[in-house]
Amino acid sequence: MDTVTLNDVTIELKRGDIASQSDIEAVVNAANAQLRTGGGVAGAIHHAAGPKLTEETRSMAPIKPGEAVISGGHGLPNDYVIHCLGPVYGKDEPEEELLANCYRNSLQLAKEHDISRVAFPSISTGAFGYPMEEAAEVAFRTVKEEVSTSRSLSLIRFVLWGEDAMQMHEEVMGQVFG
Ligand code: AR6
Repeated sequence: MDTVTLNDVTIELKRGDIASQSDIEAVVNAANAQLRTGGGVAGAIHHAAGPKLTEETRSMAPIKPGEAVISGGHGLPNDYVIHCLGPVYGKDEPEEELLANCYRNSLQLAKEHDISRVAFPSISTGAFGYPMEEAAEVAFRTVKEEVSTSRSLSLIRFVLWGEDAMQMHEEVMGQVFG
């Protein structure tokens, strides 16, 4: 399963780069606490957005695991970037709750800004070491809860890096929504 519609919100999986989602209003960054550039998603987003993004986010840092903040998109094809700090697996506890907070707080910010189309990467599953299957389950369960109270949202896209990530998310999506 790679698409599901719940409460008029479409949840879809797409293979690709989070920094090139031109039909999306807000992309979510798998950020670091300092809201600076880094590897993986943070590197791609900051590279595409340009130095004005770091200038804008400097005064919002540091953020804590599970917390999310919002900025402009600058050089990205998106109006907003929602920056969320995921938990480091095996260090930031309770990891499930902190990861769920990431998705919940990001969607909350999207709703507050009347955003209808938002894209997430697979938060914490790169440098932060969260096993992807477990992370996908937390992500989908949280999204499932949050869409029941959404007014502005119409699309939640998961942008996945590579075929393995795509296949794993399709499986977990079937388990959570099927
Ligand atoms: N688009 C979509 N997904 C991607 C992309 C991309 N361009 N690049 C990597 N992924 P990560 P984290 C996948 O490490 O684990 C940074 O250095 C990747 O394969 O970006 O939350 C920050 O500065 C993985 O499945 O985020 C932080 O210090 C997932 O996105 C730290 O890493 C997340 O990988 C955050 O670590």
